[in-house]
Amino acid sequence: MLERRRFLQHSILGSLGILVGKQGFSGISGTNKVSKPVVISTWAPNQKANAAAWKILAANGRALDALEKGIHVTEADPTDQSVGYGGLPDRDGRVTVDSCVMDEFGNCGAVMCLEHILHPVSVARLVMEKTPHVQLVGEGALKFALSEGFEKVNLLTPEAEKAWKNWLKTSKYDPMITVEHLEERNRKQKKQVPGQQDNHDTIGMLALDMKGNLSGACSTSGMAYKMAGRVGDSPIIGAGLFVDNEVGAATATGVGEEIVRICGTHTIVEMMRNGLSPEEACKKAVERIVKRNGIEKAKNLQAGFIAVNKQGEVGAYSVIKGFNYAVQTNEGAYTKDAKYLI
Ligand code: SD4
Repeated sequence: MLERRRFLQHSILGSLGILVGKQGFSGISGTNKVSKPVVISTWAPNQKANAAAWKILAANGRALDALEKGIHVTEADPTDQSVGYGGLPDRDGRVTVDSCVMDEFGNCGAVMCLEHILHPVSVARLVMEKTPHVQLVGEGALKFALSEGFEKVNLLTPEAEKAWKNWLKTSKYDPMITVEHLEERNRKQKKQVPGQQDNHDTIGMLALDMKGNLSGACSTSGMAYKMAGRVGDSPIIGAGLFVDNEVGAATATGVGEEIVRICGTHTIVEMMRNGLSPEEACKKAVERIVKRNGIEKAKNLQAGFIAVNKQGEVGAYSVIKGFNYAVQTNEGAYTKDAKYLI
């Protein structure tokens, strides 16, 4: 309780610019030690994206620059069927991508339902940096990207097209994800030879740089075989991504509709502001999803969150078993299975 009160006091003083000098920020765990830099991504295979981001973070680069480079790795990976090139299309066979970024100043930018662009995260960044807006969608987002010199590419790989044609035979849309599905997928991933990956979902990435600044980014091709024009949580600030440089950052993966309904990542950052650890805060968001849906329905519904606080402490939580994440710090790189609620 005392620690919590001290934390709140420090946050308030800090936000008023009153807390200065050697003492620094005394955080949630009550220590002055800040572990930085740190980068964390949804899903273990995104360790390779962390490695790209780490090169920039370790050279005292800016968190946002590191995240953009990291996310490029996954966006360009044809074997990732949930992000960018190689992503599974909507039910009309079109690959549409969603992405957003948020920096240490609270600036943000997003693109939604964007087609033909290999690196939507970079377009989202330019929406933030070069336009008076936060979000561009569809045709307008594409027009902006082309005006900024991005090339038009075909994101539909032969493998994704084949999977879509196969899906057309039943045309059954089922965004529910079962534990068995996730276990099977994780088993396949373990069998992969290094450098090859199986399908592994949306990338949400958070970083704390050496200067102690936080940023976040997210990129996805969304739910496979979604309705044309469908947008999930991933490019929505406060749902798929939220950063508050005084407190922490969070990002999400899973059934976007559920994450939007609880403003998942904003909720998590607010919980951390109130003194919860990243893991505890992620758990609270998961609890809201489960409460809203009921346990029986939630058993077939995956949503996973990761978070980092201003001290560089990381945490994660998911609705059901099967979610994992990748972290890189000065101590090294590791992947971890998230705790889950049901
Ligand atoms: C969406 N949250 O579009 C994304 C999908 C996802 O792992 O995360 N898949 O709803």
